[in-house]
Amino acid sequence: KFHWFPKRIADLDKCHHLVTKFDPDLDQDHPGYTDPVYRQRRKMIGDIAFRYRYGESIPRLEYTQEEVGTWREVYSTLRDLYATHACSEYLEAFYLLERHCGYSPDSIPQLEDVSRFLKERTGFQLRPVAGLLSARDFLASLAFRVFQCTQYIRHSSSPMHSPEPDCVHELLGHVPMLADRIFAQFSQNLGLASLGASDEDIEKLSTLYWFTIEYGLCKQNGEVKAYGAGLLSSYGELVHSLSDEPETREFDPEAAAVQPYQDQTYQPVYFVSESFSDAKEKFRAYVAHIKRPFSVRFDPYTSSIEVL
Ligand code: H2B
Ligand code: FE
Repeated sequence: KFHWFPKRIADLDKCHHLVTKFDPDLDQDHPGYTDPVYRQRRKMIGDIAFRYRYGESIPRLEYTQEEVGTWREVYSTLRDLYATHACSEYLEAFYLLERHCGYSPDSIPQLEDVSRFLKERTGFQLRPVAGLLSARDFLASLAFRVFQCTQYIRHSSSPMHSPEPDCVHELLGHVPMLADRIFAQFSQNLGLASLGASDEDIEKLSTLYWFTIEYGLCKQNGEVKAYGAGLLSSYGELVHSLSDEPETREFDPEAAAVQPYQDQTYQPVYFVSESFSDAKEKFRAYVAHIKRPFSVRFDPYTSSIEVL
């Protein structure tokens, strides 16, 4: 007896359960809560995701001047920090995205173009999602090398911060890292470990996700750099994470899986990996202890899961 999980990539059409925690219609602290025009627009963009079915191309969006203005402000501010704060894998992909995928301060990249780019690099692809997804659904899609990606942008009154994921977070935080082969494999492994897992194990895997994919640091040539998407899409926290304020610990999946975390303000603790290969190997050893009455294998020819 275990939780249902997607076996074929098209089953991800059923993995769309949202968490309403930071929704602008319900969260009074959301910067868009008192702006009906913003909420209407976000709903319209969310509906694109609800209508989307696997295999379709992702509808292109014409962003408004105001939306592009928000993008420009964050993009230009963050770009200046990347050279000194981002890990080399991030930088390499970021410059490729600028050269080949329309990344620039002047327009918001289209998800369909970004998805094609990633598919060529690591086999990852995007599908649109209407907001913050349940951890179970979100992790399950990673098992298929699918990244569920929001398409709306944060409120213009708060360009440097968004309580919920938005396209700035996805495109500047997650996408460049998903273009790295080892990071992509690590992400998929996290997804595979989540399939059919108990609620308790999903909680641990989410916490691991939090301290690696969202807020991970790594060592490079004797220096500490950022690879987590939550850092690379937030000017304030990116600076904070590499300052001497927070505590840093060597990455250990056992410890990271149960470390309490912050989703309202900056993290007090970060985990530092030696390298992505090192993180991947440590994670492999950790996952071996998770009890499931079956094992799973991804068949890349059919993009489906074999249950063994
Ligand atoms: N949903 C969306 N849309 N984007 C995310 O980055 C995300 C999510 N992260 N749901 C998940 C939850 C993460 O916090 C983990 C797996 O709990
Ligand atoms: Fe994220």
